[in-house]
Amino acid sequence: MAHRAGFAAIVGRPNVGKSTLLNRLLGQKLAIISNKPQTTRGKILGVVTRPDSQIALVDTPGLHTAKGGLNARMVQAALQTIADADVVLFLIEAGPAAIDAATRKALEQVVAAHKPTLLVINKIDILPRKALLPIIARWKDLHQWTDVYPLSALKGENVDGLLNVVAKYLPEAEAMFPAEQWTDKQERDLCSELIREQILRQTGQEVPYSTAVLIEEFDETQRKTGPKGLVRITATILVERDSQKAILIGKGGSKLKEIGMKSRLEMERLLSAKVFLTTHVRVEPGWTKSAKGMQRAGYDER
Ligand SMILES: Nc1nc2c(ncn2[C@@H]2O[C@H](COP(=O)(O)OP(=O)(O)O)[C@@H](O)[C@H]2O)c(=O)[nH]1
Ligand SMILES: [Mg+2]
Repeated sequence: MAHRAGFAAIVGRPNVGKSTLLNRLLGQKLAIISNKPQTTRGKILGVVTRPDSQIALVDTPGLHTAKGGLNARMVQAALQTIADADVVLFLIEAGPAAIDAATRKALEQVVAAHKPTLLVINKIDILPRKALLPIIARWKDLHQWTDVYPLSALKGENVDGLLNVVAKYLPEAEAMFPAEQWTDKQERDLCSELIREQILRQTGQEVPYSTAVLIEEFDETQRKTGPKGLVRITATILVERDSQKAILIGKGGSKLKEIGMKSRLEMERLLSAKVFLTTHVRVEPGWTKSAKGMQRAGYDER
């Protein structure tokens, strides 16, 4: 049988579970997850290498309707990903709600792209079984779906066969990436994201969107000595205002301590090493307005 290889774009409105699905399909945590929109800031590539195929999955920031600075950039990144893909996974959330404006907009973009597109109905774990058929019926005629695939990315229900379906729509080609490469992201960038994930999870609405995490030091000199080795990481969390800094640090430093502890545990899992993490918070008014600042914050520059 011929070897297949290509790109599969994961698209849909914010919060439907795109990043959760990427991690599930990879069997590794690559993208950070939260219930807040704008958790995913740029494109994320995850590579699954199998004996007969190599599937490059591209997670995208949500397709939504909002205009202006950050949002426009993120939508642009998602659209470019669709244009570059061989197959599209269009994610929706299983639920009785009417199709909202953001979803409709996202669907229009996907229809216009004329690519093989799977309708993936996520979060079936929160749905009674009998509620699924009406959802499929409502969606079935909105596009010429190549397949309809209900699953739960969170619970891993019905996920196993999905990559077989995806692989069918990839061109016959040699592998594009070395077998051991599972992402294009560097470890230090993944560590920066793990800190941002904890900030998203542990602070309210006012902080996360004007936050960037910079890794100032990523010292691996002791990584391979000792049983597990040690990585020393120093991170600066940028915010725009003093009030945000105060929230991040918390009473007696408790919030920052909690953010540091949880993200350090995640880093240790990622790096299979002990991590010695130091974090600082720095106020830098207006960093979100500058292109350089945006790039540092992990938004794709185009
Ligand atoms: N119940 C349930 N929740 C899910 C599922 N997949 C994702 N979620 C949750 O939905 C929220 C958004 O997930 P995320 O992957 O960040 O969505 P994205 O914005 O589309 O990337 C998070 O709180 C996830 O835990 C699922 O299959 N079932
Ligand atoms: Mg995401």
